[in-house]
Amino acid sequence: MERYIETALKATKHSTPGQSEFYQAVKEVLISLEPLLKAEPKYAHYNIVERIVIPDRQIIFRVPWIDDAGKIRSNIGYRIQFSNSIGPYKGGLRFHPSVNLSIIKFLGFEQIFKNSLTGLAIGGGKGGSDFDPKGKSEGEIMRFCQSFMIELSKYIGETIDVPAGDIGVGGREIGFMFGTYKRLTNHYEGILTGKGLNWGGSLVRTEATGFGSVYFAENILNKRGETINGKICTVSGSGNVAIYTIQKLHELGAIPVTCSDSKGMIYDQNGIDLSLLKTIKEVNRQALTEYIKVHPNAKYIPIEAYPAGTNAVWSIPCFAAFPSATQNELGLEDIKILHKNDCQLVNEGANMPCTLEAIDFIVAHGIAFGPAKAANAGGVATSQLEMSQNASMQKWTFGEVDAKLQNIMKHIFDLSYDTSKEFQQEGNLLLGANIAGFRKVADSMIEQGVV
Ligand code: NDP
Ligand code: 2IT
Repeated sequence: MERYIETALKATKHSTPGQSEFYQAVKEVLISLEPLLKAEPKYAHYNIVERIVIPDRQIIFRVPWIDDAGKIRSNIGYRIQFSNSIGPYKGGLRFHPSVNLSIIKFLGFEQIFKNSLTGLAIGGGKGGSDFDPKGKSEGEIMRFCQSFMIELSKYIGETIDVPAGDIGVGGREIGFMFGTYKRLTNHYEGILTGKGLNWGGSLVRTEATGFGSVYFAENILNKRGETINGKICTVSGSGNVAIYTIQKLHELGAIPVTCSDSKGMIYDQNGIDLSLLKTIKEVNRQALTEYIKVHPNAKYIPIEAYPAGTNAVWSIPCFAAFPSATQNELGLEDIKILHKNDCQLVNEGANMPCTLEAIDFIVAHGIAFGPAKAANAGGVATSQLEMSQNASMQKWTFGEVDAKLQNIMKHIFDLSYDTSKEFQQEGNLLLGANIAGFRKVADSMIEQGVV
């Protein structure tokens, strides 16, 4: 069976040359499927692995827009509709200069299994653009979003494909895109999630990924007879996921001492000042250098000063690390330092933040691990709760949505844990999550025939 996986990986490498992030995501999943594929020959018989690594369709388009100087600019837009075996395509949109087909495909591939794990009826997709929102005026961002939606609107719908936010796409961008969709179609529909609370959004969606990540970590720790209360935690990033991870850590009595952005990191021994962080990032959209102007005793390390090949966030001793910025931000050298400093848990808030080498080290050294597909699924799960409220024309309270989110995170933990046990690797949540997420989608594909 190892040979079967090797063949599938070789085929992927051949058919998607140069797509290193996509290949990395596929490799991580396929390797952990080995015990399942051994136990259940039907998946090989029906060629599920070969089929599941090919998206249903890949939509790539030009996004022309006019900058403030009146010049026509253009970017590349993507929507990868990966799998709708268990529900309409669902997944975020990323606007970042690093975006390319490989990045969007890795995110779309992971989304299939993440969405499956939530227990909700949502398929996997992802989209975005290499547009860089940094340094752009609000007018430029609006015109870009309008142009992006003019093309995207042809392919989405509340029972077809429902995008949401990701890096560089938050409430403001979702608003501009929703407004454009409405003008184009005259339909008031839940075609996007992460909408504003006045026009169809759900309470808790803003907080959901960060809150969910900490709820997941609590499930891991509770199983080991521990809690996060009183523990020093490190967090990377200072965007949506990082901010609400830090908030929930504070609420549960932990001490989050770091955050970071693309220019550097903050280490504040007293615990990150959440309201200042929100003002800097959510209101003023500034760099983290602003933080030390208010808290001169905190330490700021610019990215140029990070030791080569490492992310300085992970040099700070902690009980638990929450990588919550971007892919491959925690490598082998970083995990060695974390381990040396007696870190007990790595919980992935971002998508694929740990390299394959770092994950191998984590598993080999028995460090507790919350894999991204499970740990950060609270965001998309709450997106589905938004879709449910839109479809039934209901509005749930903050407490109701938060309680549902907590139940979903517990369900994902239990399912991943029980599945790891079923395959004699009790506590290996990466294996458990990948197998459980895959199995539901694969069985659906078999039941649906030649799809
Ligand atoms: P945001 O755009 O809100 O924040 C991203 C943060 O990461 C910013 O602090 C940004 O710094 C930093 N960052 C981004 N790219 C890089 C990079 N190449 N190098 C260093 N720092 C970087 O995005 P989110 O918080 O929404 O997303 C963070 C991660 O969580 C991503 O991996 C995303 O896919 C994942 N995720 C998001 C969900 C959501 O609901 N939003 C759900 C599940 C996962 P700067 O401000 O300087 O750009
Ligand atoms: O990676 C993710 O799960 C997200 N960016 C959220 C997707 C969603 O549809 O809410």
